[in-house]
Amino acid sequence: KPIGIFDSGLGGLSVLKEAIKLLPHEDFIYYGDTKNAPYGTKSVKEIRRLTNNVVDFLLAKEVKAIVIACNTATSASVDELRKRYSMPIIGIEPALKPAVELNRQGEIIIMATTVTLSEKKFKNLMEKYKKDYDIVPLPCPGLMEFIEKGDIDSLELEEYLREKLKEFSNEQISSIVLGCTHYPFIKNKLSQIIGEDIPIIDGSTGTSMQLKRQLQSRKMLNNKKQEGKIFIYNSLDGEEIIKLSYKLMNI
Ligand code: DGN
Repeated sequence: KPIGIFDSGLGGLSVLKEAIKLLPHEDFIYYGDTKNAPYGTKSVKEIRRLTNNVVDFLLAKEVKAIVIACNTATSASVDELRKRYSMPIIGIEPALKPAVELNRQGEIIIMATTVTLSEKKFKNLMEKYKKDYDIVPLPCPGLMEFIEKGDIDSLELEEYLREKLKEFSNEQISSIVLGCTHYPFIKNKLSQIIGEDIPIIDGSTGTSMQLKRQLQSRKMLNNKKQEGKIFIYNSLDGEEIIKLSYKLMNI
């Protein structure tokens, strides 16, 4: 049986890429809900409704586990989904722990959607670390739209990022945490702006490792030796979006 993985668009492909590296023999079904993107500015109730629709789609494909490759949807829905289904449901959250473990001086900037940064899940995470570390949440409405268009390198994108980061000097930044699964695709652009020395961390490795651990402990790993198959679906009609998805997979 395949593993289902979804996002409110194409961002979760950054998690799919990591998951394939760790679990090369598994089949994956990716669902991008681009038609309803962005989730990041919607109400929690609406995000839950949309998430449930995607989960129904994946269950109809008989997935054995579900990865919510979206920080926004995880904040809104993961607890509810875990209560409802017994299969492994893996979420993603801003990778604050690896960032603090780097033990660097300065501020840890967390880039994410407005919903992710204002939900209880993130507040609890902040609570854990904020006494000992300088953590600055930085909501980035509008950023995922660049990636959805396949734009990971334009002048407009560079201007957007420079404007967002203008109040921080590079010396004052300890690291940047990418708390939205779309953002790993603009990591290079970000590095060009803040300099190669500042670590940029995302949650895709942690989430993929968590997926592997859960499948291992429940003896649900695929024992076949051949390479797994990848299927990509999107709520938008048309081939363009699927083509763009495969293009992002190779970046
Ligand atoms: N990729 C999603 C996330 O990780 O939060 C959100 C994108 C969005 O809907 N704004």
